[in-house]
Amino acid sequence: MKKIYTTLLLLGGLFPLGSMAQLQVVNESPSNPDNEPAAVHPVPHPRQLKWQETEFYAFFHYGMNTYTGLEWGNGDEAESRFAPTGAPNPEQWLQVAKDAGMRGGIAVVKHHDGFCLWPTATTTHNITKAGNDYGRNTNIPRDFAAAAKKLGLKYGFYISPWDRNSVHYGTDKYVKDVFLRQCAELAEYGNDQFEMWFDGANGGSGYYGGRNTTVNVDRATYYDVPNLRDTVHKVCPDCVLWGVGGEARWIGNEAGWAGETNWSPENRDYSPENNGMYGTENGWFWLPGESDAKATNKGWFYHDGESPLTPERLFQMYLETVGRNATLILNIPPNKAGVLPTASVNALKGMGDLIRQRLSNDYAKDAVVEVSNTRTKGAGRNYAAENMTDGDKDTYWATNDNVTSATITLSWDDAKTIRYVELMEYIAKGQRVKSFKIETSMDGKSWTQRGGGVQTTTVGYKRIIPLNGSTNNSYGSGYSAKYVRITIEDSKACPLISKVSVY
Ligand code: FUL
Repeated sequence: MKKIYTTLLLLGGLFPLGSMAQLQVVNESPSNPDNEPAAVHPVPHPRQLKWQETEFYAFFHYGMNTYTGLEWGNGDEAESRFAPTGAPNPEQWLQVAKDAGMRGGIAVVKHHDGFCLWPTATTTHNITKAGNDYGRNTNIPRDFAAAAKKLGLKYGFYISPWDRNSVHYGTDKYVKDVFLRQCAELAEYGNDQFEMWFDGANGGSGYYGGRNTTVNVDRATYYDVPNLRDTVHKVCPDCVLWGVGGEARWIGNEAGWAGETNWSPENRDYSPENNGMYGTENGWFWLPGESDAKATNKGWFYHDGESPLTPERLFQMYLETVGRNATLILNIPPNKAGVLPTASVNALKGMGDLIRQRLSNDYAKDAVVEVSNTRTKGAGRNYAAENMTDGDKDTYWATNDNVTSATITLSWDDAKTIRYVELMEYIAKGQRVKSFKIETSMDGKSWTQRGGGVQTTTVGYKRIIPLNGSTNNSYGSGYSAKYVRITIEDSKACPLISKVSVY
């Protein structure tokens, strides 16, 4: 400050007094008319924020494997084997996703076998050489994007970096002339894509254009990720590059659960299998978790005799992923006719019904909400308790700086039967909450802690706590309460809560 003052005095000798006054205003300590809390770094990129808001979306594994019965094709399958028994119908897939409460979907358009479900210029191993007219008329990215737009859903594509068909796999030519070009082609199917999905492929054995050999690569360096990101973001600025792309992380178990403690910050050297579920409290960059899981009992691709999981099990997955600061990408395989089988359709509809029945009647909306501390309001923004129940994701309740523990108390004149409490942090300014607890009361004087053995540590983008402490039998008979008290016990800095809901 002293230095700036000296500079101003010197400049004062050179400029007339009017200019001097203007310079002084500019050099004052940074003003904060809205009294906005400082960010706790790392913070999400705007595209990661939008991505997180997609919350729950579908995965559709469909392609050559649907017809060979394999999970990983070798790359030597004749194109003619791709012969749908009906016209593949992405609109039906996405309608099922929508009815399940999902906000989008990702279609596999090239798996490890290398067969492309669009007329790509990069290889002849594509649907233009399919076995029948249904196959030859297929263009999954085209039809999938059109259906998503029609239904108001977000969409994106899975494209396997590992290609067991390409003779070039393992060379720079493959990355430049095949893989990056394929991604660029796909980007052109819609500039509003929300995610491109790349599995963690290190290569392995395969056909490789007749070389029939094993090719291993280092996925951290081989795929030219910086170029890949630029290539896609140039066309699709909101498209998060998952996995190899480095903008969202694999939760690491493929079983549909994230850690009860789950931080979005992470370090580059993390191990997905070991701590993908939990993130790293003091990680240095923002890498939010996505949980990929199967809604059926056989493989990622359709297999005869498969059956879907029960709606109750699927609802448990939802609580253990979306309810734990992760997104859920739930796989539903289209069958040989290119549609989702009736059993899957019914199970997913059942899941959607459970989400709607259990998590939509929000008692917080008509509660009196009191808090132990409210941040001093600024000129154009306030941090009032009502911001948590106003349905606006961009407003939030906050405490004053250095207040890192606080209570939020909701009350009603009549007792409510309640089963879940949902909290959301305003993560645009970083993930903060480290510990909290939930209690209920009938008189506002004697309190009972709820949530059983569930760790009430992190909140993040969204946290749903089943009050009976069980995610696999979370509904139960509920608790009668006139008061719910949420105590934030510890936070990296003043907590910022954008939503509280009680169901
Ligand atoms: C993995 C792949 O190897 C599986 O076949 C599947 O596509 C899964 C979602 O990702 O990396």
